[in-house]
Amino acid sequence: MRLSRYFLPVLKETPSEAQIASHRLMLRAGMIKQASAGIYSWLPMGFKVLKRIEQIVHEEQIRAGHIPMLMPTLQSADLWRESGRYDDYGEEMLRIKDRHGRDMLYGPTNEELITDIFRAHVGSYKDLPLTLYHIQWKFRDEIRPRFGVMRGREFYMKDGYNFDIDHDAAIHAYNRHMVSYLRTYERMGLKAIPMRADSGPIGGEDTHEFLVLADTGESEVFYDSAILDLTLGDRAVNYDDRAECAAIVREWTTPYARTDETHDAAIYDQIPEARRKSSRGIEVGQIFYFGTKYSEPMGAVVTNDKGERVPVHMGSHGIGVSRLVGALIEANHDENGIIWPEGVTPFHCGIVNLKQGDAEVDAACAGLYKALAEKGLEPLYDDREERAGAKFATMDLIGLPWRITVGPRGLKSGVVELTCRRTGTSEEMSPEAAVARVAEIYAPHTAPHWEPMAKSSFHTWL
Ligand code: 5CA
Repeated sequence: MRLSRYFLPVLKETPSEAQIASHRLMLRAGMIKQASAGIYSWLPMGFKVLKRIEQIVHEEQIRAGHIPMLMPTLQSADLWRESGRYDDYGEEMLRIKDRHGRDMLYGPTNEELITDIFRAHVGSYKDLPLTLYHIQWKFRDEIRPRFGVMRGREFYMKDGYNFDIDHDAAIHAYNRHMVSYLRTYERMGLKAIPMRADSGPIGGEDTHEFLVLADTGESEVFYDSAILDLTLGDRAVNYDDRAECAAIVREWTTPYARTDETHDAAIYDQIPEARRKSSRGIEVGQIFYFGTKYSEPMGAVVTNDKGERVPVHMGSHGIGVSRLVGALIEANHDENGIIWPEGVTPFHCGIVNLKQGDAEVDAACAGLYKALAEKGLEPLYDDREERAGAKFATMDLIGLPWRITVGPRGLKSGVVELTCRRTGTSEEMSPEAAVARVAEIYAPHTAPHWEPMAKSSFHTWL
């Protein structure tokens, strides 16, 4: 993309309504514009990051054997009356009447709708296990929407629902989700810690929240710092193997990690003092096992292998896709702007032309652009008639991890400058070497993460 043809409405002034870095930077970098309280338009660069995150979520869900679909945003109140949640959900639910006077609502979550789909089509244990998910806009009329996309009223969420024949099979689904979530966040360059939590209006006993540590987080958390050393890395996980998934879950749930809702000071005090930590955290996901809470009242039953009719065991699992954009920025920024991790950056590499209109420099930039694109990378070429300082400030603000700077002086000796946004270090090298280096850095991120996915339409979204 050439910056002169893109739509990147960066702001010079720091918007006064933004209290935290991610909100400030998303507004300044032209990623979002508030439409009304807690509701945002996603401008092109914000939309690109949102889609990158969504892509990783899809790939990891499909890898774990979960099936994508799409349910509507508007739901009938009748289904929620069946589960008993229509009244329970309270003021957070946006209730609407259609022209016939029927009660509708903008879905804050989808347990009822998915259970209705299940009971209409599935009747036998032979069709289980089944996990369906979608990524769709939700609405919760939060009393205090704040921090930009972090606590919105309209927000984008991945929500998945498992249907299993009994408790043990459903616990395997729970474990599979925990492992796939760990991998999802790792690919985004985020450390998200699973913590024992409270289930709130979703219900159930077993639930973990995934928290990114950040001073601006809304939750208070307590943990053993040993949990920070755990990584999945490139472990090949067999998601059908119950013992293997359970072992990974044990590894992550053995060190103490809880939100304030479930915090137990007596257990916490037994952690060696140097490893005892408390801080703030941003909740970027939550998984639940709630057994037959919805299947019983709504009649989602199947015939088991003894011919008996039994309600299915269910759980639900959510990732805050739009909140993740904010959480990623909270975890990755400095005083000059955003610093995107390679896995989610909107463009892979910036190209800065220091002398627009100089035939040699223009040609070198065009050559770099073509060479990067041929490697499957998306550059953002700042080809505007602007001072070098302004171009650098924009690049720093929007946070592309790598930048290649091209000027007449360097070109005389055959070099361009490759700069790392995170460390600020620069190195001179030939244009070919710069392209090769950037391609090598991105190799783990651009390789297809799940073979059939590479051929699917998801890759053509952007
Ligand atoms: N049905 C379950 C699992 S699918 C559910 O709704 N879970 S949840 O309430 O925990 O939401 C899932 C994730 O959505 C949260 O972990 C959080 O990251 C995100 N989320 C929740 N409320 C908001 C909000 N107001 N703004 C932005 N993201 C939110």
